[in-house]
Amino acid sequence: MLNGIEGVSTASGSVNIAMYVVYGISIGVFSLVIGTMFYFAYKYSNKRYPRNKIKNIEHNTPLEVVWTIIPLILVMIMFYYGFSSLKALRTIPKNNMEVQVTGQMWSWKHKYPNGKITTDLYVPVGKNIKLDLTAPKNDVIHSYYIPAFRFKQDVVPGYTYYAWFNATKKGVYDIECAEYCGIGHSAMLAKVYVLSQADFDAWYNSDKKTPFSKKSNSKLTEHPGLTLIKNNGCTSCHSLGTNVLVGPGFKGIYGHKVKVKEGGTLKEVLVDDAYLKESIVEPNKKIVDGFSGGMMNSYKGVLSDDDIKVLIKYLKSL
Ligand SMILES: [Cu+2]
Repeated sequence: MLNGIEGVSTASGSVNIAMYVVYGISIGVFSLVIGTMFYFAYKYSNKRYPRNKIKNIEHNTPLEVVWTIIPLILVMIMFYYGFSSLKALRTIPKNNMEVQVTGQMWSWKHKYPNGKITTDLYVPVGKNIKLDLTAPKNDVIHSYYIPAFRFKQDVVPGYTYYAWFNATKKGVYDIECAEYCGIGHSAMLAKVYVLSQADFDAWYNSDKKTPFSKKSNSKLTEHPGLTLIKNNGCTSCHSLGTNVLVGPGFKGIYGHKVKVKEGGTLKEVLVDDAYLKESIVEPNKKIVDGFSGGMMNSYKGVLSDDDIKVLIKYLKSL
């Protein structure tokens, strides 16, 4: 969780400085105001300074000039550091790898120049990565936030935004959604894996979905279908039990008949391999009665046919 708290991108240094400058000035001003308040409360208490001694001071030009000039200088200092860190975040280096990011209720999708698609982000260390961020038009506002890289970018549906980073340290860092986007918001989490160039290339030029083979994964005892469900954010909307979240729960659905709406007509279908696959690839074709359509985006390309088979095998076991 606190991985990369020190800031592990080339731009994070200037953001840190801006934060410390603003923080330092705030502490200074706070101490001065509160300190003076206590001092005056003591000095001019009724006991030490009787009411008949109170004078009405109407004007003090030197004092007014001082309390205008000093705050102006402080604000300009904050502006300088704020602006230079903003510039570092907004000036995108020409030499970069471009990754398309889509934010949808409630997961992130990363598409690489060679067509690979992942839910977590995998990047080589020390390389400029440009992100083109968007959300589908029927979705809601999300905000792509990597605290360790000190940047955050709002994503309004239908528009494309950009951000960039150059990670300076190998490791695993959090990607969060920083815009309250509905019931699955708190589960809209992903990871960015900063790999060595060699590890990244080996994965990027292979046909593997992620750089980590199942064996090196510590979750050996976990059903691979469950791993897929967790890694693709399915549990944000579907419980593994019978609880209804945004969509139906997964438990016991396989082999049962369910009422669905297809193009406005209500019909009964059997939950089998073909129906489940269709629901993953074309989630809005048949909507289970009582639920609303347009809530789920297609996992076509995100999950391979083999992934879907494994996933369905797991659903059968529930
Ligand atoms: Cu979100």
